[in-house]
Amino acid sequence: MTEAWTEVGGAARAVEHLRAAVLRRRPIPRLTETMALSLDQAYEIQKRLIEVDLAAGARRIGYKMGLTSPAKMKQMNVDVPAFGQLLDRMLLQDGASLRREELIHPRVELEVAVILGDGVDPNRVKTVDDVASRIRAMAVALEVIDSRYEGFRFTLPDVVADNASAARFVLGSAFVRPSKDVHLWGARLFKNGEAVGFGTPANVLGHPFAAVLALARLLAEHGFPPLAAGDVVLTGAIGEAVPVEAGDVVEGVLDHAGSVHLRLV
Ligand code: OOG
Ligand code: MG
Repeated sequence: MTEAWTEVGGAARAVEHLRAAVLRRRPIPRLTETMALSLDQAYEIQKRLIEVDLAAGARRIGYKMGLTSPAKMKQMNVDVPAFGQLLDRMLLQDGASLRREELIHPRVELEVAVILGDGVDPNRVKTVDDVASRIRAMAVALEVIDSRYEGFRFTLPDVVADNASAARFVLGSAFVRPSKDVHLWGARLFKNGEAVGFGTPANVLGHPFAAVLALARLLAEHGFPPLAAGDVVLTGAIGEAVPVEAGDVVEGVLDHAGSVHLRLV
């Protein structure tokens, strides 16, 4: 049975369930199994979820776009991009060790990260060129996603409420100048020295800067503050996410931007 959203405490209960999943490292059933959720309501839950962290002293340092490539859309059976919020405590140093037991069922993705040098107002920034002029630097990134839902399965409103499965991320140590050619650079993902993914950032909505544009529009549409100078944006996985376990070493490589490493322990 699905409950009406208007029923008292719907959003608060959703936030409680999602937080409990993180704290106990135990997945929960999808919210939409017991709750009818619109996309707007899902973003409202995400907002409240993150407000708890912010109230506890966390800082939002940017955003992630997800489900921006055909590989990811197919893998997750969701065909509309979604965004999540990045907090300072999610950022790991290049080469860091991450304890597997901190997470439920982690997967790693290879992405292009951008650091903005300027705000992105979707009323004025309309093209990939416009976005390029607002980027201070780019880096190759690994994103560790960890859906709070059983079986890593969800609908679009579920994954939106769950902050787009955000868990951790690592930026490569080489920050490079923005290049409009980045969509043509070769990208490769290795697990324990074996190639497990390759492609180009053109997989991401045609160009990773187009993902920044899509993010700016989604933020406005759902009543979030606009992108600002200093924000980090993960533009979305270039290929499929790869499950990882303790003992695994992951490396991401992007032409002209070096590499990025993470070890699961
Ligand atoms: C949702 C997050 C997807 C990406 O880069 O596509 C994502 C998920 O697949 O759990 O971060
Ligand atoms: Mg991602």
